[in-house]
Amino acid sequence: MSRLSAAPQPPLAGVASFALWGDVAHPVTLSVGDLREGWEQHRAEVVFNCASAGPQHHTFHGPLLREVLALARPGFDPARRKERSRFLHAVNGGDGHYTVLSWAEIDADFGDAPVLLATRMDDEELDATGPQLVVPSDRCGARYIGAVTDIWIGSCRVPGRSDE
Ligand SMILES: Nc1nc2c(c(=O)[nH]1)N[C@H]1C(S)=C(S)[C@@H](COP(=O)(O)O)O[C@H]1N2
Ligand SMILES: [Mo]
Repeated sequence: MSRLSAAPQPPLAGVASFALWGDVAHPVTLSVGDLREGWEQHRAEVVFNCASAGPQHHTFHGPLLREVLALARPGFDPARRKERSRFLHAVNGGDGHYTVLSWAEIDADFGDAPVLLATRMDDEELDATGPQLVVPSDRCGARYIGAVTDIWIGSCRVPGRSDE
C-alpha cells in the first residue's frame, strides 16, 4: 500500500479542524485547541502590506509550523538534510486560496523562518475559524492564509534526477 494518504474530507460545518496529509507516515486532524495545548506558544508582532488594503498590523500567538508538521512524520529521514531540502507544503484556506512553502524555509538548519500556525490574532481566538499561517519575514500579506483547512506535505522530485 502507498504511504501517500488520501485527500482529507471537508470539515464539518461549524467545526474548525484541519488536516496534515500527503507524503506522511501519520496523517492527523487537529483543532485550534490542540495547537494551543500541544506545543509551546510563540508571539509574533507583524506588519504586512496588502495590495488592496495597505499596511496591516497584527499580533499573533501560536506554535511553530515546523513543530506541528513534525507530528505527521513527513516521508523523509529527519537526519538527512538533503532529503529535507526536497520537501514542501501547501497551506490551504477554506476559500480555496492556498500557498506553498518549502520545508527548508522553516527548517532550523536552512532558512529558519519563525513561521507560526496562529491560534489567536490580536484579541480573537481562532477556534471557530481555524488557524492562520503567519510568515513574519514576508512583506506581502498573501501567504497569511486564514481559516486553514489542511496542509499537504510532499517532496519535489525533478524528472531525471536521483533522490540521493
Ligand atoms: N483564506 C485566505 N486567507 C488569506 C487571503 C485569502 O484570500 N484567503 N488573502 C490574504 C491577503 S492577500 C492578505 S493581505 C491578508 C489580509 O489579512 P487581514 O485582512 O487579516 O489584515 O490575508 C491573506 N490571507
Ligand atoms: Mo492582500
